[in-house]
Amino acid sequence: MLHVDEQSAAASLIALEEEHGAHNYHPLDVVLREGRGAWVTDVDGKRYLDGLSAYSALNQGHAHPRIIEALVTQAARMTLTSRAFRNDQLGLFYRKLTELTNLDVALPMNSGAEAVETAVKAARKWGYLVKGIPDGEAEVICCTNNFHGRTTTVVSFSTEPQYRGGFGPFTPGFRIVPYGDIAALEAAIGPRTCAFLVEPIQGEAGIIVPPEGYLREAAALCRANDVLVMADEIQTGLGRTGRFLAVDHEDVKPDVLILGKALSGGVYPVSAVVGRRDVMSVFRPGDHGSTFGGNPLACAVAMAALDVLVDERLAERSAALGALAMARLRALESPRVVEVRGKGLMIGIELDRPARPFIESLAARGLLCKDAHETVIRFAPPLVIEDTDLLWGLEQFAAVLAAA
Ligand code: IF1
Repeated sequence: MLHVDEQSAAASLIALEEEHGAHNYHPLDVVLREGRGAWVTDVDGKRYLDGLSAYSALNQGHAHPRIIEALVTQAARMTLTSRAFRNDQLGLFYRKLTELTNLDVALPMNSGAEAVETAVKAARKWGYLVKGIPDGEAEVICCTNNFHGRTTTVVSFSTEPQYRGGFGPFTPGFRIVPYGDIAALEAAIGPRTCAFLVEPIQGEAGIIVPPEGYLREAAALCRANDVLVMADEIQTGLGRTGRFLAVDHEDVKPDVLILGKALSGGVYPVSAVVGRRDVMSVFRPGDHGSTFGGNPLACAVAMAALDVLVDERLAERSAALGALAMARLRALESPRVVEVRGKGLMIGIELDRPARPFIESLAARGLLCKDAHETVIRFAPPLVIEDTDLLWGLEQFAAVLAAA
């Protein structure tokens, strides 16, 4: 057995991961131990600004006191009932979530991928029961370069070879159209189309913002053809892009909204599908579920996480700080930078070369970011970040780009 005091703590903990963990990730070699707000500390005591926020799960910042308080209080009282019984938190969570999203009915799950699966099942069953699509023939339209999770059905409609390679056979019933292309969507819609599944901004693809008006036109097209609009806001939702939901930028009301990540402020896995009553009503007892979905601990944490977003006006904060960050980054005019894009504090900096060495230099300077699609640095700090900390982070980009 390895003892953590034989080598540096970090090195021995990394060795343990390498020896006993599946190698399905290639993380930066920082071993984090503590987090508060926008800052994290590693096992050697070095502090870093968090420029990733666990892919937007930590919009409310690390260890937000109100969310931790809700967690601790509820954990001491009751954690899990299963859905065989009711609990005293679930109804309150449903009310808060449906009020905030202006939708009718919610279904709680745990991970994002599970919520996407739930949405696909809802859309298919709605297609058969309500739209009258012949049984077994429903189609869901998805976009090129989408990212909706890692389950076998969800990777069935991925266009990224690595996410599918070796994992077939795949689930049929999905059609792919180029992201941002209204004419292609129109051409793909047919009598068997039950839903259009879309990310309002694509995260994994490299922070791809579709042409202005795309979501609005896509929604109108879907409405005209009795096709459900299913917005995957697992990453873009809950304040990240400068509005409560990213669809709010175009005043689109999805029929089905998929949430995860920041729904718990990064404290506990909580996801949900929220939708129109006639769509969500297709589920009958026994059709779908999850042992942990809707458990009282999850509900208490999620309610606190939503309250923090509203009370601290984090969407407005994201809009203001995002505009400032984007302007500063664009003003750098580095020959290495091809484009700076995004909305709110969901920012992608596309370079003319692989981003990984830049990510490593930023980490050495105390700013943790992650590359996307090889050449893009994604910058998405917690929305609670202090102005001065944001400015400090932007200086690190300037320094690293100037040195390149
Ligand atoms: C990982 C990417 C981001 C998502 C959207 C569903 C899910 C995600 C729009 C699934 C998850 C994550 C998962 C994380 C990396 C990450 C990611 F680069 F892979 F694409 F954020 F950009 N829909 N996104 O972004 O949610 O099941 O993971 O809870 O390590 O895979 P999940």
